[in-house]
Amino acid sequence: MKWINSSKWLAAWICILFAVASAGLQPDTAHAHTTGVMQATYGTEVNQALNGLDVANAELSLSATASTAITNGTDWKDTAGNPIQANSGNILKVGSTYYWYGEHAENWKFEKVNVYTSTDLKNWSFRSSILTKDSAPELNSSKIERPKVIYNKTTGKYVLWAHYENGMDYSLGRVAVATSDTPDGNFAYQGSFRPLNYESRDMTVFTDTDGSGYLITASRKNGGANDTMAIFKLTADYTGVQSFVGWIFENGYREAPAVVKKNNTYYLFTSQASGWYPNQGAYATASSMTGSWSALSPFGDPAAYGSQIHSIATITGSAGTSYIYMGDRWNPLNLSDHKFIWLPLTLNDSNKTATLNWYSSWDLDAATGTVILPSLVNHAQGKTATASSAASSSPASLANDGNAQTSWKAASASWPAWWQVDLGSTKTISEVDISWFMYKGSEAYYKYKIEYSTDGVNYSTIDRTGNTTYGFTSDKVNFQARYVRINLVNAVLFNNPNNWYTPTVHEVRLLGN
Ligand SMILES: [Ca+2]
Repeated sequence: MKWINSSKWLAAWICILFAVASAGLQPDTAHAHTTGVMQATYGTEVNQALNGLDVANAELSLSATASTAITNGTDWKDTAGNPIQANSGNILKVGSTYYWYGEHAENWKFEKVNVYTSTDLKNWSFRSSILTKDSAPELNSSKIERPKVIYNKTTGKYVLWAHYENGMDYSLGRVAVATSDTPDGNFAYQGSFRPLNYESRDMTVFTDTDGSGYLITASRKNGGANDTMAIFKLTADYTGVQSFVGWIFENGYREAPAVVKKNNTYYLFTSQASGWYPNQGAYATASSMTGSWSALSPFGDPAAYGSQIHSIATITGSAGTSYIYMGDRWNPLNLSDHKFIWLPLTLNDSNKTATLNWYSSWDLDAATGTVILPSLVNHAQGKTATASSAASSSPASLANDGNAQTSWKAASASWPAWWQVDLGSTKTISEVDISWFMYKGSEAYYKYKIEYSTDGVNYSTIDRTGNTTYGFTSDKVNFQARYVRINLVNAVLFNNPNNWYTPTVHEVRLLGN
């Protein structure tokens, strides 16, 4: 918004109106509740506009405030009030400081790999751009995706790995490597290549406790791009690939790999490959990076809560260790509309399972390494549910059974349809989370209404027919009701002119105190 500096009266006022309107109207994401992040977001824009106008008695007293929570789906700003540009990267701890690396793209082309620093993981200061499109000629028009920085204890070097493509398409299938003596210095570009001549697209690197480094990447085994993942062992200095370890998820078309180790178990998380649409994430476990790996198990809901995993941060403090699921929420309708999704990830040692639940806002104590969850209750779970119709094996009760993998499905593909729950008594509801059915290749967003009533006769309506978010919606609300009805007005399919879906909902969560 540089044009504000020219102090054009009308333009500046339009900016104010836009900023205020943006702050007040959040019908799609419905994340308009006040948080530190949101105050910083809109406060800066409004204040810039007001400064340009030199308005003395502004009643808008929004100002940048320290973030006291991790609030998902909102626009995250750094401590200077600028948008955090760091998608699909990772977090590395150096001393007592966390370094958050990520990519900044413009018009689908590489601009920079940025690094931000923090000690509390909630307030991030921009530190530097460690690699830019000017760092090497072949970066000038390129794609650099999923950058990951690891540290080599032997050489004392920080090593950046990323997926490299030309600026036009995804035909090269290479990795790129750069190195630095410091975590935030200019990284010296080492070039791009195919690891041992295998194709490599979505990738990550992982450093094991014994010092071994690994590249895990979406590769090609049987003919299709991304058909099978491959694991490679890195050279001792982490700047190259030493050997091919093995294939995994053959013909599984998985991407977005992320690895974390807890005690003696390795967890490898991936997404399906469905362009920029969200999909069901899944993970496998092993007792060694060389395998063998278990079968895939799903985590989260069928849209990974509207995100794609890129990394898992391990946060160790005085009281223990916590794990942060770091995901990107891409908007396939507008790629510049990117959001960060960070959620606490639970890794269960005894049965080697991973659990990912949704929290619109949660807190983390970096000093103790502990997660602080909101004290909200899902009033819908297990309560009596009914629907306009139900397929024989998909009763209404499967949309509030606490399991995002099961679903209520209507008896036929006729729209609209409705699903309703009786909470048993009047409850105060502050958030409505819905995990919607999607079909890969014909993804859809849903036009819907939230209807609520205290007596089951007179209903009020929250109109969400303007929704364009795929897979998972989270609406901030504030009402009292015993009966809550989700009216499925229509589904809008991307790769299809018609809506052939049968109305289906995986899970409805009605949160309140
Ligand atoms: Ca369910």
